[in-house]
Amino acid sequence: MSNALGNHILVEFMGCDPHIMNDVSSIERDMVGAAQKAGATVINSTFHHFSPYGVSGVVVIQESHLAIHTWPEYGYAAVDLFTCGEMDAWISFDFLKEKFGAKQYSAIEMKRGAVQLLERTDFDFSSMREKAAEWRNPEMYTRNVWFTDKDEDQALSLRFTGEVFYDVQSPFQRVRILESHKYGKMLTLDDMVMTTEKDEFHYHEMISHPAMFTHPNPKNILVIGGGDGGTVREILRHEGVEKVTMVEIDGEVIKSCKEFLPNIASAFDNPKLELLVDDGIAFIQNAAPNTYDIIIVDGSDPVGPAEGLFSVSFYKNCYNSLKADGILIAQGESPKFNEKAFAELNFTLQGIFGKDKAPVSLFFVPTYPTGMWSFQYGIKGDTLPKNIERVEEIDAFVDAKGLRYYNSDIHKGSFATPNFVKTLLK
Ligand code: SPD
Repeated sequence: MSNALGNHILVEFMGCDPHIMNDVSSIERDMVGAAQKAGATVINSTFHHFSPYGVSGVVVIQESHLAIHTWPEYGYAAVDLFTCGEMDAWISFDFLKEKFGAKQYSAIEMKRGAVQLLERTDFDFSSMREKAAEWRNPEMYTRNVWFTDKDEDQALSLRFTGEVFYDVQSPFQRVRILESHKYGKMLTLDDMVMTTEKDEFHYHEMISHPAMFTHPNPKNILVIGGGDGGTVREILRHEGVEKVTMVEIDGEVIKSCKEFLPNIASAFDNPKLELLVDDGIAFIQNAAPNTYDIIIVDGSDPVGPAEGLFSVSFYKNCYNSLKADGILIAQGESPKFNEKAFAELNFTLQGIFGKDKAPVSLFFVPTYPTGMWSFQYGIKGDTLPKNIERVEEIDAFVDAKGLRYYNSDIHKGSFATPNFVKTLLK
């Protein structure tokens, strides 16, 4: 090393776990970890996930940089370990080999900046030092890591701090609690954002209160899904409610939210709540007819365990379990992100409840792709939610409970349908 400015190890990691190779958060964590393990001082990390797969990133260290480009479909990572000074980059190499589960690997080591070939200029460095001090980031290195919820054509990215509070592969999905800079901690299932600390109230107030104020006297409520607890928290704000049954298929979702999102999961101890960790689709198949005033389907997107929550047979069973004046509300996807799922759900509900009995409520969630989202209704009785007359009662409730999204204007306004949505639903 004495006759060179730097040392560069070019590494080929092969036979790596493809899931790890596509996981931007764990790659960033491991690259930072590899630098720290070798005693480097981390200045900054910037990582990016590509659609549909692949991760690129660089960790800038006081001693130069570590960089990576992955091809998950080949189980391959190209890694550069460029160091100067006393740092031993082979420590980083060993660390990454193990973390990536590489079955084969090769490496070429090169000296960079052969001193005998360079000419040194001696001049006054003091002004350069002063300038450099302005750029120093003494306490913390900066991170630039993005979590992306996407389909093939569109995405919503949130910069996250790199903190991973929970990461468990349940029998149904990957359950994670990550931390975003703008929206606080967030629950993600597989690679989709479900809810965040800072905007969860948009979703949970809108899935609950419009139906609760449309139904004349809701007492017996069924929630299917909703494992983070935000929906039952809102329902239980209504004092007339006698019983809420919640059926969530994945106990890991409940566990992670109780531990890390306690303000959302705040009603799980309420004595009016019966909490079942079970399959909601089987539950409603066996439920007694004419039982519930309101059924809320707070499911995730129509892939994985929530796929059956978009089927005709599921909604027929819901219809049968509702009382004569019952109301169904379902997480209805986005008319701008997944138009097909949005429209098909509405056709299903129109077919079961009646053409004019399947209104759509639109609202905004900044952390979902496109920001425009929907709840879709099935009205078994005669009162349509846009026709409510309980304006003063609603606004008194909103004030008393300190709600932050829902009010009587939003109640009515959310059922107004833009023309492009009308066209989609024809
Ligand atoms: N793409 C997100 C779809 C919404 C899923 N439900 C969120 C659960 C919040 N309780």
